[in-house]
Amino acid sequence: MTTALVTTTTAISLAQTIVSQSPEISTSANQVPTTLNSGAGSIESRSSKASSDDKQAAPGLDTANRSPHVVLILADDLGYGDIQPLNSSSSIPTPNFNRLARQGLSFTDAHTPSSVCTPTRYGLLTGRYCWRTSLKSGVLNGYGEPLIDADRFTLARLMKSAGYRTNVIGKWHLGLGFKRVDSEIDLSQPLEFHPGHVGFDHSLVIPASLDFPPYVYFEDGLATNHELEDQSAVPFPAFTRQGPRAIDFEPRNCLDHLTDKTLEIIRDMKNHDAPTFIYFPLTAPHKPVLPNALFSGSSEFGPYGDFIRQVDHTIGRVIETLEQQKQLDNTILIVTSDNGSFMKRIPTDSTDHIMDSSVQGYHLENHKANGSWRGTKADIWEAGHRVPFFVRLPNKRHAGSRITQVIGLIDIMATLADFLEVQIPETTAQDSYSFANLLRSPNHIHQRPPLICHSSAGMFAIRSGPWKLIAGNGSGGREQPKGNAFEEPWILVNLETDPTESKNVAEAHPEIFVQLKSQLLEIKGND
Ligand SMILES: [Ca+2]
Repeated sequence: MTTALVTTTTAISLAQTIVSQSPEISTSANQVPTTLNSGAGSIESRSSKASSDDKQAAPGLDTANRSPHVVLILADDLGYGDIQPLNSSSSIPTPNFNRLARQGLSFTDAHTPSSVCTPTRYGLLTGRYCWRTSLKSGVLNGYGEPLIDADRFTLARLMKSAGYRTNVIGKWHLGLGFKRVDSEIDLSQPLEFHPGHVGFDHSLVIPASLDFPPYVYFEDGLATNHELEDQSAVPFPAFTRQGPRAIDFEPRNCLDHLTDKTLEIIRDMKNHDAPTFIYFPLTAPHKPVLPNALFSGSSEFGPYGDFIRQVDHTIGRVIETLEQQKQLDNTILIVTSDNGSFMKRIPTDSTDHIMDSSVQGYHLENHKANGSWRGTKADIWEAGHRVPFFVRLPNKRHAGSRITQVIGLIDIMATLADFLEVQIPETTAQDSYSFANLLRSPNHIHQRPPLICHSSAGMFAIRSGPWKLIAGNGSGGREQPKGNAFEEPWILVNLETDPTESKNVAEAHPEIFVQLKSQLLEIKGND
């Protein structure tokens, strides 16, 4: 097959379909709800209220005439327990994450807005919960229609308004505008919608997760190669769906290729007056689990353990290249993940991933991909959405700080706006709240308005202080019982006293239950 035409009728029908994942928290500034008490201090507004002293201490802004570069790395399905700074019992070496934690700020209570890929990315790039869009559950596939409206104010547009050159290199998974003729998609034609339409000056992306066709790179809206052949389906761990693949697209090389392209942009930073923004959404350790030759067999924890080492190495390559280019201390580096790991904890009397790499689970004593948190990817339980989150500031400011206060990935937009002193237009990014004061002063009391998390099946949870109310009666994802959204009994837990979410205390704390329920419904509104 050497045609750019995707003739499968399923391509079209899939494009209209929200994929239900296979084994695999605001309000506007004018509507800040009251929070349940979790400490002293008043509720944060959209922009942190920095004192004049704090403003003077803003890293990066006071050391150069221009703003620092910003590199935002979003791993795909990297679990809280996959890396040693957050899981000291892990035997999978992660020296680069360890360095990141030593030189930066580690957040231990950071949450994705969703426990699956597409909705988290929507929230990250818009500051708006994805469930406010037409996508109420699941994710898009590789042919999904664009989810971000072309006129929406995005993180990329925010950075452009602050004078940045904006780049995205990696996994898009927010829908591309393929040229369609009757029942066919013509990959040789320019995309009718791509990251360039929402504020990115430069883009090199694959359409969705690395297990979704079409397996094609698109650079600035054009396929880099549209001569296609058929990729056959492959079982886990190299899990790949059948579909068209460009003849030079090699899934095992994808992460390294995207990293190479990111490093090219870093090496080019010094050639421009304007600062550089790079959004680098990785393809790993999401399936297909395909560690490269350097790491294959290196971890003693199967292909997944090897792949975690490669993800760590990827972070290291970015840090080292910034350092070689003498840009590391003029860069804000953010590293996080879009949801928890798909690797489950399985009973010790069953076969685990080390014994048989086709198993998507580990024995507790071998590896806790999601740390001690309950559940797995896609769940409303903590393992679904509590993720690694690190910020390395210029000149290693606040190196080694560990922050236990609640933040969300959805807050990155308001935080960067606050930090860079640029405005977000009113009525946009309404779910994003700045935590810039924590970057200025890690001991600051940051009392965010209640945060909403959402599961793959559309289950809501609201988090305020130590309290978490799940608006449903199960995981809303993969762990049994899955339950149903909004079906009773709803589950109230206190994460301070019950971090594994083992006890529903709704009856013991009716006043908290009522208040959180009211706040959830107010934030949700009619969306
Ligand atoms: Ca993901």
